[in-house]
Amino acid sequence: MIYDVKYETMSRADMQKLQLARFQKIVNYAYNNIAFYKNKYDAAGFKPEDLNTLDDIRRIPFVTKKDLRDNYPYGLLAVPKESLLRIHASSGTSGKPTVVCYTKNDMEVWTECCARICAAAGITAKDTVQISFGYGLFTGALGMHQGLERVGAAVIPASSGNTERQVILLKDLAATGLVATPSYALYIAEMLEKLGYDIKDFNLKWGLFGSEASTQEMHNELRKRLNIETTDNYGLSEIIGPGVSGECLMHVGMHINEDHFYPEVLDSVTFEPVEESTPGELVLTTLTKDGMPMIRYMTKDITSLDYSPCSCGRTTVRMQRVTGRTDDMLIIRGVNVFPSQVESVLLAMPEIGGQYEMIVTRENYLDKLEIRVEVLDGNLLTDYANLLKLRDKVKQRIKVVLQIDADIKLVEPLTLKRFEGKSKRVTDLRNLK
Ligand code: DLL
Repeated sequence: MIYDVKYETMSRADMQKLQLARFQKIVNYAYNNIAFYKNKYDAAGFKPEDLNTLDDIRRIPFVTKKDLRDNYPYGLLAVPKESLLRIHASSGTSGKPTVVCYTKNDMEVWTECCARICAAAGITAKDTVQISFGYGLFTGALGMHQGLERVGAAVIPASSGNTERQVILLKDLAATGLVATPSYALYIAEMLEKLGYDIKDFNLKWGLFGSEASTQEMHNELRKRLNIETTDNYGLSEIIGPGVSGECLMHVGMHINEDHFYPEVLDSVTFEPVEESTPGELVLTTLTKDGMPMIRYMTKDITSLDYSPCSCGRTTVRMQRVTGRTDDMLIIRGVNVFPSQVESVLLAMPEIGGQYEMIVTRENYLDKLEIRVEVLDGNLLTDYANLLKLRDKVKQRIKVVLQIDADIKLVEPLTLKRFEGKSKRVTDLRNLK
């Protein structure tokens, strides 16, 4: 179902007209209400009145995560703190978290955008959806909660953790939908099997997965093991949280709510726009947020845009699955490696599980990559000849895709670390910084 026919099926010309008007408005608003933007634009010689066409936005300076940290916690607010309704934060890997604030208007935009992606993913008022994201400062749980309630679905706010209980709740409450990170959904599927349940006794139909990169192979695996239709959805706290974009049931990319979030995909070296369908770094602008607008925020996420019409009827531009982040990319012996490449190889092999760990070390100035994977059938571990054969097969397939040799370590089923939120697959011990 299309939740907001007016905005989700607008003609390209009308959308661009709307985007330009909103862009001009938000740039003026930020310039006049946030010292950070005024100083940045003045220093760059950019004036809000210079913005006359959508092409002119290329003259606007970027905003980075560092700008949010430097202005911690309230330095980027356009409104008095009293007008806020909600505050979230994303835990940074180092130092202070990134704080994001919502006014009443922002909460409405957020709820509406999440409702759109839930509807696009198949959810209706008839569904009962379990949210297995951690409730708290993380935007994932509460954002999706609001969106699901807006479409009229019943929400089970399970939060993350206690995976055995997640399975029991899904079954006993006859949940029809599951919201989680793909890696946690896989863990839930494994737990369900470990506890001896049969997926046929569950009512699950929809898996709404997001908050971390996932491959097509991971979705295939989740579809098979949970007997559901899966969709990917994308967002980030700095922009709003979940609700930036979501896949429809045609599975041809994630529709961006582009009346609220203006996307650009840029070459990560020149910062010039790339051609349609060419991967680059996603830069987003919030067109309607009034608490903490973000103008040309560099997400570091790698994707491409597709403006071709979608058979679902929506006309909004689609972003392809995020293949990684510019800061996720490992350079191993001079070769660029993304964890998602490893995931595609591993999940395409029926003998091994979907959980993996990548460990990068440096010995005698030479980078080494070790990949730990679980064999699905523990008996194989006592069958040395076949174990070696499987190890060589994985090694060879990894080599074809990554162009480098990796040491493959096959371990017992269910022994690698599981994640209840975003997964962390890579440990880089090289101390490169
Ligand atoms: O993860 C917001 C969210 C919650 C989106 C729930 C979807 C569902 P942050 O914690 O700020 O916000 O992390 C944002 O996560 O820049 C991407 O690198 C990554 N990410 C989010 N969704 C996807 C996705 C939330 N579908 C960062 N595919 C982003 C790939 C994703 N990466």
